[in-house]
Amino acid sequence: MDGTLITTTDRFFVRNHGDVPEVDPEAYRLSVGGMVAQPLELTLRDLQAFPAHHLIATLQCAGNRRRELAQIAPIPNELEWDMEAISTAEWRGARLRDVLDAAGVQADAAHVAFLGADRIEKQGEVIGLGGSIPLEKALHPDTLLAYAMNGAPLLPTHGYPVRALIPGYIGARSVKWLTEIVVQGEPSANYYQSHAYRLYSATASPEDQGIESGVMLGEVPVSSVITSPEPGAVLPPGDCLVSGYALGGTREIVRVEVSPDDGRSWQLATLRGESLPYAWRWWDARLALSPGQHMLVVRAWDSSANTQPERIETVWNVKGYMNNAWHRVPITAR
Ligand SMILES: Nc1nc2c(c(=O)[nH]1)N[C@H]1C(S)=C(S)[C@@H](COP(=O)(O)O)O[C@H]1N2
Ligand SMILES: [Mo]
Repeated sequence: MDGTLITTTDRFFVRNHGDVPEVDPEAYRLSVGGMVAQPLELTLRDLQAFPAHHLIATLQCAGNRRRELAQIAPIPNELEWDMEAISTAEWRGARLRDVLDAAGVQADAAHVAFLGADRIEKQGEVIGLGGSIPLEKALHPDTLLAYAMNGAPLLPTHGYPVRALIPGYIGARSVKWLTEIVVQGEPSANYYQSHAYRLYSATASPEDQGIESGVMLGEVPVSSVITSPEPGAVLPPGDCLVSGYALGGTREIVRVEVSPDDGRSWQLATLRGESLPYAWRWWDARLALSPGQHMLVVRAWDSSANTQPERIETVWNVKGYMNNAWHRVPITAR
């Protein structure tokens, strides 16, 4: 949260649904099967023998900014993330596409499912975290089987020795401690794809609506956040520097606007650094603040001209995912 493009690995956010599994790199095998001509069983060395590809990508948990949603109505059994479930790293790995080409994907395949080596208790069973992405995304040249992060092998907490890295998608699809890839006709039946990480209608409980009625989450929507000043800050009147990040998922951030008065008037923010696909963009703006209370607000646009919903009430959902409402920060100038 300091305005730099890359988050150092020691400050990168961590989200593990179970304990970190210990994986022996010598014994490690990645199986590739399902609707393929030739199932594969790859060692870490096999994977590193594919051409290496690297890219900078932001990873964001679908539950980022859940705390604001929980203030509208309770969201039980979920982590109350503020705005910190997001970080950016340089990732290196093999292209998933190259591995799938080596296995030979069958013509009627439509999804690629991942499974992690963790052991999580869910609904009376012990499962690994799994999930899937559409075949088209799996074949995209920037979709990685990553073995390095910020120039070093992955740390155990971030998926050592290999994780999926699905840029522009919610964090949950970037499955860590990856041991199994299955090419299939349907999305993954794993709990984390079929039950969790779905967007339910706010009008009824998932049980009443049917679990399947939740919208499966994939691409992250355009969002932006004020990281400075912090809520409740007391600042001298006059010139105030407001800064934060904006994220466009698979699309570029093209505009950020900031308001000193809860959205009555707006001012363009300056976008810093270069525009990189999949990476957050830091921005700042100077606002002239009169003495008194102010509600600072930020909103962003992506290259498809999508922008953010105005009110948090309209994005509330029972699991607290995908909060991309205008971000508001109350402050006082005195
Ligand atoms: N195997 C496995 N992969 C996983 C998870 C997990 O619990 N187990 N958590 C997911 C979630 S919910 C997120 S947001 C990201 C977080 O990645 P990070 O811990 O490297 O930041 O990893 C994803 N991959
Ligand atoms: Mo997540």
